[in-house]
This record gives sequence, structure tokens and C-alpha cells, in this order.
Amino acid sequence: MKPDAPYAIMGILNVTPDSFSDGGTYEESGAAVTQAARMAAEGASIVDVGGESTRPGAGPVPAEAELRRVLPVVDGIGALGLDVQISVDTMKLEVAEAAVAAGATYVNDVTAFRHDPEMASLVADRGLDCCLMHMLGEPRTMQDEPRYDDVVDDVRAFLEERLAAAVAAGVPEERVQLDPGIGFGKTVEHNLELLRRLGELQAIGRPLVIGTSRKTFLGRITGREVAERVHATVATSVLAYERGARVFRVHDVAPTADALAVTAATLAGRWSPTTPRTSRTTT
Ligand code: HH2
Repeated sequence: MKPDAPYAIMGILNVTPDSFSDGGTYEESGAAVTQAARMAAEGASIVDVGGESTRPGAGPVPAEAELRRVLPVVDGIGALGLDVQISVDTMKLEVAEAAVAAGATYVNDVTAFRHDPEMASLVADRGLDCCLMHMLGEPRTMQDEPRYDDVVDDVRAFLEERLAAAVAAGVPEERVQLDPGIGFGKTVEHNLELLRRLGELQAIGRPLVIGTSRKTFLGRITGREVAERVHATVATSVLAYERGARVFRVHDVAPTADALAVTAATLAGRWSPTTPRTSRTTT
């Protein structure tokens, strides 16, 4: 997060054939880099590049395939000199290492360093930022009747344990952000409970990342198809900001940026103008 910014928008860039929402759209690296530039112009300060879908039921992707997808995009974003932090969404050390060598400075690991504990050393040694996320089980099976004693208490205990493990491996606490993992081994009710009681996770003391963008629980509540879940996503982002989340991982950057600017101004009782912009093209 930029030091003075009240929040950060992390734009999602899935360079995959099978992601649940934007799968196949940015498979070609030129299209992906153009989308990164667009998200930066719309207000993203982080772009999260992923080459392996973690949607429910997804199977693992070999490292070579993931590298072939991710690296040209990280290179392309770097070559454009965009004012964004490049994040790599991976659980594989090999992929993270190569992405970092190409310019990524943020590791978004949905396994919170459990898939490859060496990931913590990479983050520590290279002075990277990271996101540690909660997931129950693994993507292939995680939606098979997930159960918790108390979902918020269980997720909190997990995140505290992973934060401690990262710090023990040499990662400075200031570099760590935490994520309850909306949709990762959770029912609709679990997701809602996590959002409603987000303040209990914020009490851990690290910036919270929240990723609700276009997810299934929003479709279940609204009856909307994936591409029509923007308004529902924005509603959760506004609510999550009010309850302490600070990083918003979204596909639709422009509506999120507008909504969070107004929310933050209202809650703070002060505001600063944004350069006038329009979504219409003028010729
Ligand atoms: N959600 C997804 C992937 N990575 N990372 C974090 N930190 N938090 C999330 O909620 C999160 C994540 C899944 O969403 P998406 O990238 O849109 O789809 P897919 O996994 O199918 O590529």
C-alpha cells in the first residue's frame, strides 16, 4: 500500500484459460498488459497476475505452464513503466522466484506459505510484500461441505498462526497482509459471517485484503451471472472498508475506485478532488 493511501485496489489479471470469471479473456499476453494499463488508469495500485485458477474444483497446473502464462505479462507491465506494484498470485516457489526476477514485488499465496514453506524465505530475503490467505482444504475439494466451530474464530486463529510462521522465517511483520479467503472452503453463510465480523480479523493488526469480486455467493444472493455481479461486489467492498479492510482484490477497478473514494471521504469527514475523468471516449 502507498504510505498515505487509506486503501489500495488490487486489479485481478488472470492469464488462464479457465478462471471462473475472466478465464480466457487475457490468455494472450498483449491483451493482459493492455488490461493492466487500463486497471492502473482506473485506480489500481497493485496488479495481481495469476496463471493458475483456484476456482472450486480446479486442478493443479504444472509450473512450466504457469511460468509461460505469467512471465510475459510481468515483463510487459514492467516495460510499460506503469505506476503499479506487480503481484504474483501463485503457490509455487519456482513461479514466484521467476516473477520476482522479472519485477514483481508482492507475493499473493492462497496457501499462506503452506504449499511451499520456502516461499517465506524468498519474501524475507528479497524484501517483498505478501498476502497470506485462509483456505480450508484445497481448491479441488474445498467446497465439499466446509465446516467450522466458529468460522471467524477459526480463520482468525489460522491467520495469526501463519503470520507468526512468516515472522519466524524472517519476514518483517510490516510486509504481511492477511486475507480471510472469501469462497475458499466456505458456504454463503460463512462468507457473510466473515464480512459481518471483519472487525475481529482487523484486530490482528495487519492490513486486511478482501476478495469478493464476482464470486459465487454474490450470484447466489442476487441471482446474477458472473459478469453481472459488479454492483454486488462494490457493496461488499464498501462494507468491508467500513469494517477495516484495506486492500480490495477486484476485476472491476473503476466502480470500486469511485465507491471507495466516496466511502473513505464520508468516514473520514474530508476529501480531496480527483482529476476529472470520463469513461466515454472523446474524439
Ligand atoms: N481469490 C481468487 C484467487 N486469488 N487471492 C487472494 N488474496 N484473495 C482472494 O479472495 C483470491 C485470491 C479466486 O478468484 P479469481 O482470481 O477471480 O478466480 P480464479 O481462481 O478462477 O482464477
